[in-house]
Amino acid sequence: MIKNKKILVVGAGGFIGGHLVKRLLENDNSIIASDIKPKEYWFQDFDNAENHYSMDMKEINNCRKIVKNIDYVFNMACNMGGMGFIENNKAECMQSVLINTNLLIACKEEGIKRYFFSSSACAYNKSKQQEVFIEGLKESDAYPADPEDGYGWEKLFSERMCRHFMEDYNIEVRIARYHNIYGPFGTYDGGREKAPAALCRKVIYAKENNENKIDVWGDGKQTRSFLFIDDCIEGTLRLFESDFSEPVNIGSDEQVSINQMIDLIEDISKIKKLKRDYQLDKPKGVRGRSSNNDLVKKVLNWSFKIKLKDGLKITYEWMNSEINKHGSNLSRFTKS
Ligand code: GDC
Repeated sequence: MIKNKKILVVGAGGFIGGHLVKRLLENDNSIIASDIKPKEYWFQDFDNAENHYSMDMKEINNCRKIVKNIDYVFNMACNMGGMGFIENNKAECMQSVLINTNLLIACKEEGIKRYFFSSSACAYNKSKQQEVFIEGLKESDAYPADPEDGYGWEKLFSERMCRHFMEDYNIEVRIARYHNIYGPFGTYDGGREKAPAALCRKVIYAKENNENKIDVWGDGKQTRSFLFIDDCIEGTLRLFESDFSEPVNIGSDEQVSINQMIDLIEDISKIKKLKRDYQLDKPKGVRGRSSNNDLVKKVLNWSFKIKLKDGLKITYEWMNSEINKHGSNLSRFTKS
């Protein structure tokens, strides 16, 4: 794994960015960490990194200021959230194109050797995700282009921007398409939370308040695959060190319906079976999605390890202790 390098992590105050900084510090790298969020909203904040709070990388001058004497850059920054956020904030999501573009320009000017871009399964063509159980999405399924509106278009466009900076200016790029990453230190309330955290939260509240039902968006039959954060970081670092510059899935191929995931969370919580109030008018996204991991196995000789039930248990326990600390107040991770 990368050692003794000077690495810029943009979006370091976010969920994946925070876990990445932790791991890179453990490997004796020197970390410059930046995020648009003020200090109090960083998910994780390490004293032994050089932290830049409230720094907006949509401003090219901020990019130019911070991309100095750096070996590698990880762009983990974008305005994002679960379906509830991305379906209702498309213009906001698309503006993240400025972060990637300005960072790439600054990297070109400074002669940065290698650049990582965090893309998403939302880049895949929607027409391939209309059935409940689908074959896992192969990297080639992003084209012909018809990604998720707003957020997905930004990711697909920015992937291409990376590719052309590599072709034209020799910046080595690495691009991961993440498939619904979850785990401790993630958003679980406030509107940006994704399904694993939202449903753990609902079960925890039902248990604490002796309620017998939870709200579920959609009919519960829609499917996804979810990747635990530790696997995400491992896959990201392996990809970064590989010589593969095309987009690669970093995801799980353990495809489950939302109903099956709720079953797992109920088992973890030891609550009796809850009634599910299906809300068909809420944001649902694609009908079925999973990751095909043939390419990642081939180019990285690696695939995810942590089963959904094990990752959910760790996530549930972390959230339970957070909710006990903060009560019914919004968590400290809810700022954009
Ligand atoms: O939000 P998400 O995890 O995003 O939703 C998955 C499915 O779970 C949706 O069909 C949603 O309707 C359903 N769902 C049921 N109840 C709830 O309470 C709930 N909250 C939420 N949030 N969902 C619920 C995500 C993007 C990410 C990222 C990943 C990449 O899409 O939002 O930004 O790009 O994809 O895989 P999802 O999986 O559709």
